[in-house]
Amino acid sequence: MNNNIVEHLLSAGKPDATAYVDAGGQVTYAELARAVHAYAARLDGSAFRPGSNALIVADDSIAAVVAILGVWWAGGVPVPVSPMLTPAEIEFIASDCRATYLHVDERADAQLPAKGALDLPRGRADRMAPYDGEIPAPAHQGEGDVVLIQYTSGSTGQPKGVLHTRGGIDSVLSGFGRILALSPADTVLSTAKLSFGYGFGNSLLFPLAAGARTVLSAGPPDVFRVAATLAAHRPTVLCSVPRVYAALLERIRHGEALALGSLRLAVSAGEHLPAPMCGEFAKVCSAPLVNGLGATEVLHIVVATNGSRPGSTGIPVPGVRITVRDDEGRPVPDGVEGRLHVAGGSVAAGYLDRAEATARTFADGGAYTGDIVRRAADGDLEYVCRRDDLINVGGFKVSPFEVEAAAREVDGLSQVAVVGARDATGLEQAVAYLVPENGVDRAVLRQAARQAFRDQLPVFKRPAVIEVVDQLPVTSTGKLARFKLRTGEVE
Ligand code: 3SK
Repeated sequence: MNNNIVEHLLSAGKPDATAYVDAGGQVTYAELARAVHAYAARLDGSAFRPGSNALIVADDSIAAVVAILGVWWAGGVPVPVSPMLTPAEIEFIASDCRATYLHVDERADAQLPAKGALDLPRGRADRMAPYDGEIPAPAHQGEGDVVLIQYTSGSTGQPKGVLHTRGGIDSVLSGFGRILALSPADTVLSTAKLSFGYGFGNSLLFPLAAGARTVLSAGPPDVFRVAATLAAHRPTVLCSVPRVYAALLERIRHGEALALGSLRLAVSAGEHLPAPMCGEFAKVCSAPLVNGLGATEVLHIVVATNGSRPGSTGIPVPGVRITVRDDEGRPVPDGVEGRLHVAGGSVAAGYLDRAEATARTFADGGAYTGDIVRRAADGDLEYVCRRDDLINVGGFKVSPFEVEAAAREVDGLSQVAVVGARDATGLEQAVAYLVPENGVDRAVLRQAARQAFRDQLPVFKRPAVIEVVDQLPVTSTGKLARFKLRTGEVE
């Protein structure tokens, strides 16, 4: 093992091979290494101290990668954060992790006031400028050292910093990395951003360790941008989320020809992938759509469909041990639903300064991801729902995904989400939020959904309320914000 993670990551790329492409151009592996050394050298001469936390508030770009690798080279701990968070949220994280240094891209710099926890030495994209001074020696990083902090919002409460070790990173490289099986011939495109655990692995860890080429795309990962990037850069591996695959499939359904021909592999993670989408994707693309389940607490994807039954959530990736457990932490028999428990090298060291939450989540020799699953006799896992998404209707536990699947049968429906919300008496009920396709009459859609629920679901699982809305709220990482729906925060 190389002492410094950057030495390890940059050892696979051929010096003159392209490492990254972004809107501003591209860099080879040799140019990337030089930029990283220069960034680290400038850090060395600043107020930054090795071992301290560096907040990196930046959209995806080569400069953001240089900052992360430069901080690593200098022995700091990068804390990547989405520039889509509000200044107050970013200030909270800066203060929570006691950041001593702030890297911001131009947009974030303009928006973040230099006050309170954000009154820090700031690095910017211009740190890619040439440097002709002495390059500092790479800092030593031991297997158990915390080298990365990723913030997770969970569904309630303040964001928590997840502490990842150097050994954890090596474990995901030999875990899900083996399923990706990237080589220098690959070009990777991830719609999930570097500031999200899924995107950090997709656009930084896996491709660098394989010497591959990565396309970084700034801005919201809307379907138009993704379609244009596919056509312009012809990636061989696409890592995205079900919502984007659904939007791509809808465009294909409407007769558009999308440039999917270069793909050898497509990965979906971040939220539950409805089973029919796998089949539909297989009809329009010769690349398999692998469904993955991951969590920030275990660094990346730990369960993946690699040749598993369609509709299953998959089997553990190499090096990961999965058990399904009850509320007391006891393993449950196959076929019985319970909490997904993950053990293996990629399990994080805990949450920063959150002893109680750490004890709850990082328990029984691994971590609970917060997912409820069932294991079939053949070992395949079936996703049931998030633990906190279960709707409790008069003591009956209802999976929102089952109700959503019933709604998806309805013509004219674009999106659906079902959540538990309190009624006027404070009791929990299932509420279905429906987004119509363009031009579809709302009353007709509502009636058709009501009929589909009647036809397909037992009485206790049918939503008590059906709302037709213009759009569903999403989090800064593009996931459906179920917690906003629960409190009625919709337009
Ligand atoms: O789904 C997630 O939340 C996730 C988080 C970190 C890394 C990978 C994934 C899929």
